Amino acid sequence: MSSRILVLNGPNLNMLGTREPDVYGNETLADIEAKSVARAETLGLSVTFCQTNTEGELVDWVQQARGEADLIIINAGAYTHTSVALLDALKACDIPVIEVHLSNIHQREEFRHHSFVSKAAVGMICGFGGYGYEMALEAAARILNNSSA
Ligand code: CA2
Repeated sequence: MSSRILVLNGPNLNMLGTREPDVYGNETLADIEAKSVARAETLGLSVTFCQTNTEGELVDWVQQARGEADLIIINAGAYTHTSVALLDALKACDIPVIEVHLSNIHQREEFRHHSFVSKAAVGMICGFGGYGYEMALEAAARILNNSSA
């Protein structure tokens, strides 16, 4: 059976491709999802891709992932820098977590340098735009000991 990867996206990421292309690139979230699904297939992984603008919904999805997913890839958007609730849920879910950001958060405003999500993550990929999601899937395959990685 394929390993199950849950890809969670936080607030405003549904706006990708409409504004700030210099920071976030030209791809829409649907473009990133399509590339992620294709890459996952080559790695023998199955992907569920979700986006919400609501902090509580992200927390709910992390709680529900226990037993339903083998690994979580998360771009929590601005909640990365603010949400202790999300950190608590990620720590409690007992599933490996990989953090992704499109932009290099360390090159940006000071308030984006700190990530609560990082405290629960195996590692973090940032600054590679949508390709970072594919990188995270490759890391996921390796972490889960998938033979095609
Ligand atoms: O670089 C990332 O992936 C971020 O998680 C993106 C978040 C930002 O708050 C984080 O600090 C870093 C924001 C996503 C908002 O994306 C938009 C895209 C187009 C138009 C408006 C917002």
